[in-house]
Amino acid sequence: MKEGQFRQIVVLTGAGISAESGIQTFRDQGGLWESHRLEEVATPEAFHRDPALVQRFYNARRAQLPEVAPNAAHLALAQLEKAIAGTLLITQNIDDLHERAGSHHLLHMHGELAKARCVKSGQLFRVTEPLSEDSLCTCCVPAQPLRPHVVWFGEMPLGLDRIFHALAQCDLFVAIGTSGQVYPAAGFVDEARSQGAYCIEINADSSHISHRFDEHRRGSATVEVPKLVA
Ligand code: BJW
Repeated sequence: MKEGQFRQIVVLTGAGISAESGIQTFRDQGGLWESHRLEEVATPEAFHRDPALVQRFYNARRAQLPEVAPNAAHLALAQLEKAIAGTLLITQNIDDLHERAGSHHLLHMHGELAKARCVKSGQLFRVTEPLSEDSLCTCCVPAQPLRPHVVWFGEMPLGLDRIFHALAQCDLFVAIGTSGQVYPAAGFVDEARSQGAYCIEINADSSHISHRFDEHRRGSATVEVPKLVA
């Protein structure tokens, strides 16, 4: 990227950026939705029906976090934020690899694995041990169940006001490793483009929304993201 070429950048990341760190994507071959029916683990109805199953699903994914490390793509995005102050990184991922790589201007629009939330007050708690259906908050009397702090289908993603404000201001929008099948994130490219931003997609393959981008960089995130940021 030439110096001074772009001043306000919005980057959207999806599961593909963490794939090379060893975290499964959702919809690729061997992805999470091959071994789990999403209606059984990633909806509010699933949590209501079988909280123990849903807690086990997220406990297993949470337990993987200490075993994985940020990769070259996460690190390159942390460098981009240092070089261009007007960069906002929006991730759909619930892992913590962006923050561990050093990104600060970061928004987890689908929540965070490392946190749990009181079902009544919404207060957040850092998770230090596996959650069960008996895990309770310390903010309410009587104490209320804790749920994973993640955004399931049918729930409102987090930080949308800030996201749409940033999309309206940006001159570059970059989507990395997302299949473009889940809204509203899949619509961010249209929003940015309608405001005149240049839009780049980085993906190992073509996505459901590839045709909406100005430029495509086909390849793995660990190769293509450092190249873009250099
Ligand atoms: C690589 C790579 C490498 C691999 N290098 N690349 C019609 C229109 C609009 C909305 C809807 C609609 N019908 C239904 C809806 C609503 C629904 C929705 O979108 N459903 C679709 C299935 C159609 N959306 C919602 O319910 C959302 N809420 C909502 O809409 O609220 C109302 C609202 C209205 C208006 C405005 C705003 C809001 C909530 C969605 C919540 C999604 N939750 C999940 C689970 C989170 C917790 C968890 O992790 O368990 O989020 S589902 C799952 O999918 C997860 C992900 O963040 C999300 C996106 O997946 P992602 O990241 O794209 O991963 P993959 O696996 O799909 O793709 C990986 C990509 O990487 C591939 O393209 C590979 O090629 C690539 N790749 N390796 C580069 N090394």
